[in-house]
Amino acid sequence: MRATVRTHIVLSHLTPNESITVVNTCSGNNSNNNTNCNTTSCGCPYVDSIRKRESEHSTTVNDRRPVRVLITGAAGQIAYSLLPMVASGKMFGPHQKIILHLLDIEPAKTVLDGVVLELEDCAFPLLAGIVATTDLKTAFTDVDYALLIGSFPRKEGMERKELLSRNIAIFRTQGQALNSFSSPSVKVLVVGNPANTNCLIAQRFAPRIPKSNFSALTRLDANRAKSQIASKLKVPVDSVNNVIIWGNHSSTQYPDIRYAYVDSNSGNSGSSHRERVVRSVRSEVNDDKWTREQFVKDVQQRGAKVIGMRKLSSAASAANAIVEHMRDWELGTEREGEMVSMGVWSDGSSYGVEEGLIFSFPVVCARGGEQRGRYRIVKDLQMDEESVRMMKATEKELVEERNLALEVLKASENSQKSK
Ligand code: NAX
Repeated sequence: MRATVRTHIVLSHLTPNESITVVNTCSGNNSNNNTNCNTTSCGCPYVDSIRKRESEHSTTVNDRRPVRVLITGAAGQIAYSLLPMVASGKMFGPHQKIILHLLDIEPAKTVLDGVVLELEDCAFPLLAGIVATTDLKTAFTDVDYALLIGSFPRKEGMERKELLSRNIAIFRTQGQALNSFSSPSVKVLVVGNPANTNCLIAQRFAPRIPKSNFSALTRLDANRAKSQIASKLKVPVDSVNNVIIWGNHSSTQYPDIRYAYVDSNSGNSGSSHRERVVRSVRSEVNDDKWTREQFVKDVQQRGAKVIGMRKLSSAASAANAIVEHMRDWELGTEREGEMVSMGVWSDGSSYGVEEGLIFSFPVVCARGGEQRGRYRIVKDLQMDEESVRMMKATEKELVEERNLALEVLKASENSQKSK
């Protein structure tokens, strides 16, 4: 279906197979002082300049208190890419000072100290302090954000259950530390794998912190999917919106393009376009076989492909995804109605996903106002038969991981009791 709409309202999403031409009534340039332009996401320079000025005038670097950002696995390779981004303001903006709390384990202490030297040598203006430690209490005390990256890596020949037990031990103690020492409003992002289940464990041991403050990273998967689509359609990657990752950060995840669209105004095509064309990705791709058999598999297997070639897992792209996840969560999604993917607590009321799992859903993060810093799951998307099948497969894996984790926890509690 193709329709022409003369509007200023930005579409939150198209229905599958729909393409819409939006004739943008905004002048698209600042020179005529178009004060009727009241959208915040049309991409015109006038609006952009308002947003810029608002953020500059409302607070300056000096009148905000520095926020404390904990990064675990701080001597590792993801952290090495991530730290300069956080300390230079890419995560929380150019007006927010940061105190970094860096945690790693004792064998990595010297490497961690070396990382600190490098951070000092960057002389980042926003970096108000560094707490580098191997002590859990010191690391978790008063932190506003906790990026839990460090985890136990899978070793050759290691059983899934053993990997899970090692990580349960880590995320249980870190959950307890969040509960005891961190700010009660701390926002937590779990990256270390298996990320969804590690997140579930940390959350379970931090009852003082709202469940909605815990999340697991699936933004890297979403970015991988976006990039595949941009390359298939030969459009700028930034013009691809609303690709969704459902479920687990694993090879059962369901990358879904049914609600994705290409927006001629949101990519590198420039903001001076008077006519804005919004096209459904699905109808542009027009090849469900490719989507089902190649695209989905490529996204699911992308991490393994990187490991195969680099002999190390994704690090720069993971760091970039962490920045985008936290920035959108805290400051709001960039475009009105834009959906991003986050692994979050399922309360049982969305798409029939079992309550209590950490499941990747499409979410919208509030921009400003009382809801700032909060996300909401987008609930009204239609699911077709294939999507239900894919969702069930990834949910089943998460249920199995959770059950295994609970079994391991119970066994360890029993063995502690019998000592
Ligand atoms: P590295 O092995 O380079 O670094 C991990 C660091 O964590 C090491 O310095 C290690 O000493 C530290 N560490 C281990 N146990 C710790 C503990 N209990 N407390 C604090 N620090 C601890 O791994 P890296 O490449 O940085 O990857 C980290 C994790 O991210 C891995 O589990 C990896 O599988 C996972 N990933 C998750 C992704 C996602 O999208 N959710 C994508 C990238 C990555 O694969």
